[in-house]
Amino acid sequence: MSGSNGDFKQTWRVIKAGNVPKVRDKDGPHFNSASAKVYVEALPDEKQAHGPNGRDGEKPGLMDNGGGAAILTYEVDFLNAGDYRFWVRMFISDTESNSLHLGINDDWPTLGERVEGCQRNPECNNPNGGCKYYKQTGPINNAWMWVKTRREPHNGCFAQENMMAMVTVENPGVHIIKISMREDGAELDKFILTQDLDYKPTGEGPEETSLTE
Ligand SMILES: [Ca+2]
Ligand SMILES: [Ca+2]
Ligand SMILES: [Ca+2]
Repeated sequence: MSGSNGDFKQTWRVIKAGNVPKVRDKDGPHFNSASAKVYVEALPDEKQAHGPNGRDGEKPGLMDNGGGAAILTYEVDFLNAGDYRFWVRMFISDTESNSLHLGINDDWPTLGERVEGCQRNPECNNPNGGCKYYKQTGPINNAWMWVKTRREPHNGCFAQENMMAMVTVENPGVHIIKISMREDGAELDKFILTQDLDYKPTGEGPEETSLTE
């Protein structure tokens, strides 16, 4: 399940009833509200606050490069080539555990970097700058939510629709979708890849599909 892990001890752990690892996890498990009562989480959750040493990449619980730590892999059979919007259902209870990276095959493309829970900022009405149109989700969420947004390299969340999480499939057939740790403590229930840019999942989202269907 996990690949090369660099200097990180975090791995994606399967969390379900009777299978809760006894490692540091500030917000505890959330399998009861996961869509199939099971999910994965990058643990231990060492980085729980934006501390004085919190420059990107220096904390043991933050890997800013796609594929740099704790990689999940999924075989996905794509019927069509083209761009696919990525949606991921994450449980978000703090700003230091709400991001991941998306990759395909051996690539960690720009539009898969720093997928992070962001929400509309009601105090800002200008998506083109001057204020934070989206802001990072935080303790007020404390729930599973569908995320398509991405974080800018050093500040805030992208507002532009064409900067949302996406992978490009070069040709139909089976490809390897990868998810790697950015912030530890990230909890992942389900992801969706869709060519319909207007699609917006709600609730637990669609039923899981397997490679053989
Ligand atoms: Ca947790
Ligand atoms: Ca974050
Ligand atoms: Ca964390």
